[in-house]
Amino acid sequence: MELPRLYAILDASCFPEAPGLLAAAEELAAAGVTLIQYRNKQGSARQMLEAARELKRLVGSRVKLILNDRADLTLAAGFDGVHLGQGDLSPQAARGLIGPDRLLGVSTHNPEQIAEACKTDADYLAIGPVFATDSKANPDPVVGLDGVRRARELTRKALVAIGGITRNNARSVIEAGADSVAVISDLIRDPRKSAEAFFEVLR
Ligand code: 3NM
Repeated sequence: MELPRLYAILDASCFPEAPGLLAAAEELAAAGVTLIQYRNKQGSARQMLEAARELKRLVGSRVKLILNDRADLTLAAGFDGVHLGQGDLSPQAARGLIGPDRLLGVSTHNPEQIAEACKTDADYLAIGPVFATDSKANPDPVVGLDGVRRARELTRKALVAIGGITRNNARSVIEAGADSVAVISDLIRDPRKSAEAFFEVLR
């Protein structure tokens, strides 16, 4: 399974108004971003589904859309995949819901979780936080570039690195073995120009 180098995450908490999030999605798509996750840790299922459907309408023909946490809403919104945290449905249960063709990603934060996730039919594993981040409540301990290297040695699945990744350190994360970098903060301000800056360093 091949992932694009840049995996953009649109976090609802970064956009007080829904139109701002949609405008950012449009800018990312215009820059050539092909993989976007919609993350909403605070909203209700109803709000999440509504925003997800709008994203699908707006950029769904150009961008693969992944929903954070919720396999049920992934189906309802017609998204292309779901990303699971350690406290969400098991990968097996989520796969049962979403079927064989949608993407399934799993967050991991240490070698034990990587080993466990390797045994599942997840399409990709995420490892993080690579660096310190303010975008996640109660983040796990930082794993650093060494954590990315270790993850690379432990899995042949596609590997996404996440947490504190910016245009200034993204190259080092790919060189440590990640296939893709997932980014929230460093894409918020001027999403189009920011995505282009990432593409420049990730070429
Ligand atoms: N998950 P930023 S770190 C959503 O370690 C998320 O699994 C993480 O945001 C993990 O690019 C993180 O602003 C936040 O650091 C990523």
